Amino acid sequence: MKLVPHYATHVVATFTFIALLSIFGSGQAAAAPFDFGCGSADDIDTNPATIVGCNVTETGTISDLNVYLNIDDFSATDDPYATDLQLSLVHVASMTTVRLYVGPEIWNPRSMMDATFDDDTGARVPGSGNIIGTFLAADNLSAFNGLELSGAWKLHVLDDWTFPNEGIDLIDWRLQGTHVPEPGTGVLLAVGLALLSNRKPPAAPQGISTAG
Ligand SMILES: [Ca+2]
Ligand SMILES: [Ca+2]
Ligand SMILES: [Ca+2]
Repeated sequence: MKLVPHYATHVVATFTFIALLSIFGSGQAAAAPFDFGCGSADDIDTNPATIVGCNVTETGTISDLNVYLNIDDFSATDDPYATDLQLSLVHVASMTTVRLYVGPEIWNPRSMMDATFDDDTGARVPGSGNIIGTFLAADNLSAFNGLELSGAWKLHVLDDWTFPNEGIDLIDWRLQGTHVPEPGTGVLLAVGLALLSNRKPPAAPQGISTAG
């Protein structure tokens, strides 16, 4: 004769639950790279600003965001003075806004942009000429860390200098970096089962024991 408590399954379920929480609740799931294309837009050097939307369908929590921008001229008949521009990125759900580029607005040779903005570089944007390479944004892109990647984003493009409407085009723009993907349905099911089995069993009458 020995007591058969319900502790065994209770303890196992509790440890399973704590283990899952420690993995998925503390953000220790591995960060994965993403590279989401947002397309193109014509004639963006306007005042008031042109607002270009991007609906990101990849889900996860942002752990590092970089922004790629290619600004030139589709037709080669307009002169792309990218240094006229002021560019900002908006995460719509949180209204978090980061200035990517603030052009020097100087008389400048024809300038195009083929650039990645990234906190993880020491390089600052050149003061004139083409903007080609990887550079620091005007504000820290880390402002987006911890936000949900999926959903609406907006790129604001303003040319409030002497010559707006020269027909500069956004050839391509991309949101890149790393994110922590959502837990899969299998993990959610496991957490749910652990929670269910973690419920306390009905209290047994005092003094009753069962044969082992
Ligand atoms: Ca980065
Ligand atoms: Ca212009
Ligand atoms: Ca154009």
